[in-house]
Amino acid sequence: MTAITSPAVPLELVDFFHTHSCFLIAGHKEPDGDCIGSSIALSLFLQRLGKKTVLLSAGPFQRPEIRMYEPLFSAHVPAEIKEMSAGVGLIIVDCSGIDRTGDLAEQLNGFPVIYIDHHATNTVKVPGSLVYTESPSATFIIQTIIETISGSVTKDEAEMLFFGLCTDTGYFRHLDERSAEVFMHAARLVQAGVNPKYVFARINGGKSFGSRILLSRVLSRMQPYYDGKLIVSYETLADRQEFGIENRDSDMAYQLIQGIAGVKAICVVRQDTETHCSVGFRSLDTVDVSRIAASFGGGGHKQAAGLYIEGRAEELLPRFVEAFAPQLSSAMK
Ligand SMILES: [Mn+2]
Repeated sequence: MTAITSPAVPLELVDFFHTHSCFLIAGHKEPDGDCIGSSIALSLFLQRLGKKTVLLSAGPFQRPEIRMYEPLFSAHVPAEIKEMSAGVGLIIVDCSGIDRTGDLAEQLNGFPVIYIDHHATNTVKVPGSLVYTESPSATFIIQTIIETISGSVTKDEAEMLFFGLCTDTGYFRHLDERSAEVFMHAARLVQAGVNPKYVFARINGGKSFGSRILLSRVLSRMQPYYDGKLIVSYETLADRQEFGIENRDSDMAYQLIQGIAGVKAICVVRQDTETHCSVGFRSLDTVDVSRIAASFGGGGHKQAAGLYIEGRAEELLPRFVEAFAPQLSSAMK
């Protein structure tokens, strides 16, 4: 098992920082804490280097823990930037391709670009990019870049880096024995002034009463397949109308289902509109859910992936169950 290491920062990346005076920083649509933490930490660092930065996100800022950062982000490239295109560099963070930036994508074409990412589905080969798919979060890579260039992180940068790392690792729960370097990175963030207890409370506290009722419904609809190795559940359109998206606590639902003995993978289908569903996949250890999501047009990581798809939950669920057969049916394993 290869340990997770600090990735080498390409010289072209450092050059990219030095040769531009202004940076557009954009992450994936439907941003999460890693996407937002990466964008803001990188922006703070570039400002420390005397650069101008513009934070971009197509939104929506649905997750309660990131809502406070929405005012820092713009959904459009400002007109004055479009005009001054010389000297403007684009940095795509925590995002496997320009198309994943959502409605921003069209406006971003034409700018010189680099990618800083950790998604397994990222196959870009752009010089100066740093794509390290073993990294537990994009912030881990951003921290490596900041420390390589300047020696240390500031407290404000550290806050955002720790927030992103905790989001993508489920507060360190998803890390395995290859992760010593990740904890060393985290230790330096605490040294820089981060309060881990406060970050935990910010990510996991503040949930509404309704969110627990919705959670109970998702749990009550669980169905086991492949001798309990796969658990599926769903949210109905009525749930959506009653509780709204802001009462979803998907991470907690996955956490509780993962605690069931013998579970290797989870699929939760949410009927978002009459015609479309959002789908979340999670796995423990061996099952690669990014392959399953990709086969339906989605994306993500080996152990966490998702997609947005046309269809009704009751029709889609059997197809997703079927897609797990190569990885879970006892004939194969
Ligand atoms: Mn991420």
